[in-house]
Amino acid sequence: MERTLSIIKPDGVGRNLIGDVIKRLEQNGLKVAAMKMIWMTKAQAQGFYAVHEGKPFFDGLTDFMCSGPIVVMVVQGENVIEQYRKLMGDTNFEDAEEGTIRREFATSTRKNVVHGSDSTESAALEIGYFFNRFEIVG
Ligand code: IDP
Ligand code: MG
Repeated sequence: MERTLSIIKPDGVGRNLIGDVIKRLEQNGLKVAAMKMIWMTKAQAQGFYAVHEGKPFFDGLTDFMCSGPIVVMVVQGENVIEQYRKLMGDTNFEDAEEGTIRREFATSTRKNVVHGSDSTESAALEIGYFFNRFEIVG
C-alpha cells in the first residue's frame, strides 16, 4: 500500500469541485487517509513548491496557491502515486487525456485544480509538510 499527497487547489475549492475530485479518487479504489482544509501563507506556498524556485512560473504559482483555501489529503492505495497522477492528467490541461480531472476542469496551466506527488520521495516529503502521523488515520 502506497500513499501520496493530493491537493485541491484554490480554483478547485472556489468552483465547488471538492466533491468531484474526491468522487474520482473513491471510484477508482483509492482511499482518503487524512484530510483538512487550510489557507496557506505565501511563505508556506513557497516552501511547498521549493523545487520550482527560480522558474518563471514560481511567483505566479505561489501567489495562486495562497489566494484561497485548499484541501490537502493523504490518499492511499496500490500504486497510488502513479494512479493518481493518471487521474489528474497532464500539467497542461490541453495536453491532458480525455476524462482526466485536469482535462475536465482546469482553466489554465496554472489553474489546474489539483496537485499530486510525483515520486515516492516527494510523496513522503509533501505528506510530512502538512500532516503528522497522528493525523493520518485512514
Ligand atoms: P504538476 O502539478 O503536474 O506536477 P509541475 O511541473 O510540478 O506540474 O508544476 C507545478 C504547478 O505549477 C502546476 O501544477 C501548475 O499549477 C504550475 N505550472 C507549471 N508550469 C507552468 C507554466 O508554464 N505556467 C504557469 N503555471 C505553471
Ligand atoms: Mg509537480
